[in-house]
Amino acid sequence: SDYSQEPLRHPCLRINAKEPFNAEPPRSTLISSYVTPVDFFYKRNHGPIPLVNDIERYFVSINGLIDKPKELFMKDIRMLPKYNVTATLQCAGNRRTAMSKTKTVKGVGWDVSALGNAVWGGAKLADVLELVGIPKCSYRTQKGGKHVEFVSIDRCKEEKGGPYKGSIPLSQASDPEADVLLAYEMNGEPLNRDHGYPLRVVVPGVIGARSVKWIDSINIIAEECQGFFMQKDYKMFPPSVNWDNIDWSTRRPQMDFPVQCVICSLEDVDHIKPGKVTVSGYAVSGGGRGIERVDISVDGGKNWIEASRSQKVGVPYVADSPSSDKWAWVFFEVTLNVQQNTEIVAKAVDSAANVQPGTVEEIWNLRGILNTSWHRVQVRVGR
Ligand code: MTE
Ligand code: MO
Repeated sequence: SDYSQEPLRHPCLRINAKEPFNAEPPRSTLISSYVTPVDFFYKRNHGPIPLVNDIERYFVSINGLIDKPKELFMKDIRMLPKYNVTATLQCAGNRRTAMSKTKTVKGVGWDVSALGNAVWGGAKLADVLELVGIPKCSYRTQKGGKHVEFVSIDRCKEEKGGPYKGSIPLSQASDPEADVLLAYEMNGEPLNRDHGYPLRVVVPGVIGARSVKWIDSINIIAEECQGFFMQKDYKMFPPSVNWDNIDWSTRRPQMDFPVQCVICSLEDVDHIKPGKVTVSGYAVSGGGRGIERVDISVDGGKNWIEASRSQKVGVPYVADSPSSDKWAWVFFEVTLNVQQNTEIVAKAVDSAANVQPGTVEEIWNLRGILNTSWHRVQVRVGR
């Protein structure tokens, strides 16, 4: 594989792997703005970044169990109504490093910043599918298509040199309310190469792995995609499963993200002066569920107080209300008085009353995905 044409990246990013390039911003940078600047948005790749030079000749082919296969050029996609959707993308491997401290897991290590919140601009996939004769809110095509597969133009070793792939159910892809996009913009600018130029899928509320970058083709298929990242990766196994007894076929590919919350104003072990401490960070759930509450403890989880929550300045945040960005993270903040060494803990509750698990042990899995355990930081108080 050829890494000689990689784009430039911001020097503040913490590099977790060089080839393929995987990097995340520092915690404080991550929460410095509600909409994450493109430079600071985590980059998660499985191969070299493709280079699309001739945008006039670039097209996406739509094939499979449909009546009218089609090739769509950028101008065809730009002709469809344009939507801006504010959505948080989070890698299933976020917080993997902390999980591997309990027991070793396989995969790129990530601190807490393998996520970002962007305004994605593009066409709704539901509108694109209409162009090939699939009505809105279909769950099956006449020819028996039930899943929509996205195939990239990149190349990765997991696919033995083939492209990165993934799929989502047709019912979600063709539902305009699900806000699945074929995005050509990120924060009002054309996508950059790292994030999928010229065109990527954005599947709000779902693990980042399904938001396929650098789209080459879209296939309407009967069963879910059989690619590596759907069938041999990104599945949540119980703690009892190890590399000797794993049977990949027993679990479904992970889709929705569970409720997550992280303190970003403090490091894992932080030295502070006695007195007021600001505890702030992000909380986000999957499936469009809002954040009902964020609880903070200054005594390792015995007593809790509620943090304030916000998205946009000047707009009170109310989970699942029309004024909230349903696919986006929520920032929380509380000021506490800390006089002695202690453990500060954060946990969120989503609008379906899902709560995060207390410990890593109970959700440990060999691939190290979905570490959504209560976020704990140690503070050492010095005078
Ligand atoms: N799409 C392609 N073509 N190749 C990839 O390696 N990585 C996936 C997804 N889409 C990937 C991809 C994963 S695991 C994640 S978490 C997100 O893209 C990361 O998107 P970002 O790099 O824009 O943050
Ligand atoms: Mo990911």
